[in-house]
Amino acid sequence: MPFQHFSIIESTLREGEQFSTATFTTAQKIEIVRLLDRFGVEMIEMTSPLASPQSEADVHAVARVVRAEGLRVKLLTHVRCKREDALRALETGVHGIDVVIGTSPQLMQHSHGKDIRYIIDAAGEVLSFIREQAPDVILRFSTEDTFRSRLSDLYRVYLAVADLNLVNRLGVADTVGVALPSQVTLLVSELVRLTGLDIEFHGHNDSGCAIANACAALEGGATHIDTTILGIGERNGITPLGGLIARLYTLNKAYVAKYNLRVLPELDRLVADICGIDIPFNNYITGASAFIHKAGIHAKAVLADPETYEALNPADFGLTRTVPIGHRLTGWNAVRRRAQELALALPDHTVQRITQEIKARADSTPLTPAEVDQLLVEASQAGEIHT
Ligand code: HCA
Ligand code: CU
Repeated sequence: MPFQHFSIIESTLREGEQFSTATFTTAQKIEIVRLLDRFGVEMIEMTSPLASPQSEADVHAVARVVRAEGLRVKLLTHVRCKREDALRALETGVHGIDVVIGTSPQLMQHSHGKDIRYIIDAAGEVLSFIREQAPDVILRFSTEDTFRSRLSDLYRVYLAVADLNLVNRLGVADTVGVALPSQVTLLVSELVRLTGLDIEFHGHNDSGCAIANACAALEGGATHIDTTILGIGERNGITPLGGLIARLYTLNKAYVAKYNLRVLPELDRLVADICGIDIPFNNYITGASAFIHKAGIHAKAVLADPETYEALNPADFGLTRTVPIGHRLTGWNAVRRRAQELALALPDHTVQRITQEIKARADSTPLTPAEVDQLLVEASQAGEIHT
């Protein structure tokens, strides 16, 4: 089964740093790495040491922490397909190096200005150099803008790289977020069939398919999925960690049982705070409204059995559901539940009368929970229990 054997490559400290408001300090990077390790992601990718002096120092610093604290996570860094980049990456002491080069007509023209022949030669040279220097390093080769590249170009490059027998993994990247799930499944399954290598998928979210495409990659036999916390990254980012977890959990909880799911809210909160943003209200699992059941019919069913309207159990993530009752869509079953929580033994007709009052008042302004409680307590004190 494709979903049972996959690893997460968590790229908050690489792709995520490319998000408009993200600039992580060394201490913040270390905090994120420790928390991601506690969550259980298999790999963490960090910004290239060539990006800036601090970026280089931080890869060294995090590599030291990973070693000193015996963290399970494997540390990767991300470099262009150049010998000098590879050398600097090797010097950081990371477990793995992710090499990338653009193959779409757009990137070949405007990014590096080279053709496919050059790309194949450069990949051969750089990958051989890395392998000579570090026989045990985890080595990945990826094309950038894979899904706008010509298929014939892609196959030439991937097959040439696979033939070298140097890399552990091939990557495909939906760099501008345009791939369809069916395209992703097809390309990934072809690469698995042709090369037998592990395949990584990296997908941007420009057209809202980043999670669906990650799932489609797994369906095609991908072994590694790139994520970032909250999905941060260039423009509107990539597959969010929590979104991928929600996608897989709702297929089968067992697929994500290897992760410590209760750490997810802490991760989302930490990165939102560092970036100075809110967790979006509709975020997967940790959005403010993710476990709020409002309409009377929903509330009644959820109070009887949460699974009626919940595909994800909030308790698995250390969260709780909320059933607000101070609004005009409220139902008397939910109001009765609140009376029971307050240990008020109100008869049904009283609860129904209060429910009608809530609806009428909430037509202009919803009541706060305290205002609803007050109505219930007052009814109880008025002795309505006997009427
Ligand atoms: C980049 C582009 C990249 C690379 C992905 C990868 C993309 O910012 O370098 O190396 O897996 O989206 O193509 O993030
Ligand atoms: Cu990217």
